[in-house]
Amino acid sequence: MGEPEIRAAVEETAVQIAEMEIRGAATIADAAARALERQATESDAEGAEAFRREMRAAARRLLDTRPTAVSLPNSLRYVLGRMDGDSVESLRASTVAGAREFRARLETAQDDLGAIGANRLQDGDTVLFHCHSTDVLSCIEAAVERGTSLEAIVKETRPRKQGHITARELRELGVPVTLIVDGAAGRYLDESDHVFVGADSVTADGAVVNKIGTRPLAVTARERDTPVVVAAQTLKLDPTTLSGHTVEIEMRDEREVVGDDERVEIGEITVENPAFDVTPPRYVDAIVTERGQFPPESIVFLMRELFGEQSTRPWEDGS
Ligand code: RUB
Repeated sequence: MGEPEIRAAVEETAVQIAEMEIRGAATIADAAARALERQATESDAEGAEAFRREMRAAARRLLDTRPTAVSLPNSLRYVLGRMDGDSVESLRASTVAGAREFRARLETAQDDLGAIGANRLQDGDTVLFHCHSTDVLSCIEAAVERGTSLEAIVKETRPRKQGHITARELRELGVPVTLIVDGAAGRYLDESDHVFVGADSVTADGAVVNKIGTRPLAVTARERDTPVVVAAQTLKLDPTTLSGHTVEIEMRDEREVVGDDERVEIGEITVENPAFDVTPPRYVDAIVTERGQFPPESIVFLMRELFGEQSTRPWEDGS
């Protein structure tokens, strides 16, 4: 029995995720579901078991790209969990239907979350942003559509400057933006009514894993009594943390931090580039999901309701 054939569409998606051409937890989840759909559609596996093996191998290839955003394994869990049947045709049809259903739910969840998050925002509020989160922007879009007038302070978000994407998208929504370097956040918190951030993973104890720099921002915001709101669809809840697993923090290439020439100029040093950090629940005022707003400490009850105590690994052979 040879290696299962992974279709080019899956390989391309995996490379794009690893290289951050596709990035952000919800966008990664959407792309992974789309890639599994392509694998199912294009597969020429002969026999049901060969098809299942291919789908599992494709899911493992996608999973191997970036370790931190739980939306990726949750997307694979959803789609593979819907794969059902005893012929290639029935397996193909159920997988494609599962992938489409997942992507449709993702869009609805983000709209529902946005409507809830918008309730926190009052006319004339200033919001401070970190990173680029489509869940956060959904809250702002919903508020703007209701006629709420907002102003934005946007952190640059080194090293990849996702703040620039946030700044552009806020401008497109008609929100006036002030861009600041990351180190200036403390000063501008005094002028901010809220901090809004996204999440790559939320753990069972209510800790929030998000773009590096979220934690110091949240700690400083707490010191100044500026509420910290995390916009995170339930897709960001990590079921493995219910049984004590921890979230792996991705370490990325040092060249994102310092160029080759600069490095030579500085001399022999170590450069580290963690992509995410963990904000403890005590610094978070609310986690806004499509199921409502939760104090971080109570998110575990929602997790149990959604996932039970078990987390599945349907991409493993023999599962
Ligand atoms: C993106 C990031 C975002 C979350 C949430 O990191 O930390 O805040 O993924 O985004 P990266 P969304 O750019 O390294 O992928 O709300 O769009 O899911």
